[in-house]
Amino acid sequence: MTAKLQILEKDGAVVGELPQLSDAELLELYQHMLRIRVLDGRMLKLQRAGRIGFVGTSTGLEASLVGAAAALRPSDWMWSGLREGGAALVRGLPLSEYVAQMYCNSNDTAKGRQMCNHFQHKGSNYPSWSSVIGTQITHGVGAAYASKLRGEDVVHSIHMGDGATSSNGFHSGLNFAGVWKVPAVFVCVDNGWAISVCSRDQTAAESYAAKAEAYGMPGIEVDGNDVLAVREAMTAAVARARSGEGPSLVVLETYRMLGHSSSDDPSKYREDAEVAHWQERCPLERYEAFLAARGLLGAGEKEALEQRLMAEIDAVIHEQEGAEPMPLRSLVEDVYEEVPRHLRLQFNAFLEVAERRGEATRGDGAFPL
Ligand SMILES: Cc1ncc(C[n+]2csc(CCOP(=O)(O)OP(=O)(O)O)c2C)c(N)n1
Ligand SMILES: [Mg+2]
Repeated sequence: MTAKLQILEKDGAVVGELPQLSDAELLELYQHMLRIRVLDGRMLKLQRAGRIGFVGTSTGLEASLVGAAAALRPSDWMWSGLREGGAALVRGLPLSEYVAQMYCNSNDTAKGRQMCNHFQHKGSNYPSWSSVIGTQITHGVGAAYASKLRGEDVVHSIHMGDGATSSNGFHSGLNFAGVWKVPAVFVCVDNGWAISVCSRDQTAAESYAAKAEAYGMPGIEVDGNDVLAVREAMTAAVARARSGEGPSLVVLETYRMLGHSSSDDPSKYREDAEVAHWQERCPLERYEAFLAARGLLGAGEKEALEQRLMAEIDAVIHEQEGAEPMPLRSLVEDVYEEVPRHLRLQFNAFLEVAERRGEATRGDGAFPL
């Protein structure tokens, strides 16, 4: 294990080797990060206004999400932990599908059957999230092994939180991955907290990256609030996996700036001073300072971009708010080829109640029995 990889200091000064990226590429990373920040704020307001049910924010994690996504090819796979929706946007999840999933409406590709804020996108090899901590790790390793057996030129990027390192899936997943030398990169987003359990109390190991040694793979620590460092570390780990050398564990040290979710009040279990410490290390401000020093972000340009992003997001919100909900009938569809009699009976009884309450909508007709 080497020292934590860092390219930009918290004030944006360059302290490591800059990657060979064009100005347009550098700015693209920024636009993605800012879009995630603006979108997060907007979604939280919708939740507070009672228009959507639940939000798990990624404020503070923008560099980790964008830097990791930027290192993957479109044909690679991304297995999400609890906060990789923004990374999926970078890889092609349409904003309209993102917002539809927040509303769980009829445009939601999960057909409203997931909790909201649990994305999936077939087009960019992004399987549906599971809130059950750590399950994506073994699923991703199995899929990576399948890719290896089939001789596919793809890498599986398997994301998890610091809390997930205590799950059964972490041990079984990393163990099998090491033994089978699968083309995978494990990305541990150490954001300081697993709900109210502090990351320092999650393990007695000297670091999360140190755990890699036991599975026969390298463990790399990265400043997760430094988008260029994240991109660099991920690019190297992805290249290693692609060339058949096996998996790595990349640990991104970052911070969850807001609550665990819209249902949480973090002031109950953590100090304001800790949040202030990380506010000074804001991934966006750091990168903005770097871009400004290179003449790539002039006065007022951030605000103008923010306005454009807000307008784009608002237009999508209006569109999705107007979309039909999933028909109630879809509750019992898609499991059996034909809806069996016991479910038809249950649905018809349920429909009577929904009709009395005025909650039945178009397409909710009773089944003929
Ligand atoms: C198997 C399992 N145990 C417990 C929970 C309850 N739970 C939901 S999120 C969470 C903490 C996750 O923390 P971390 O992995 O660090 O991810 P983060 O929320 O910080 O992104 C827990 C314990 C769960 N969803 N699944
Ligand atoms: Mg965490």
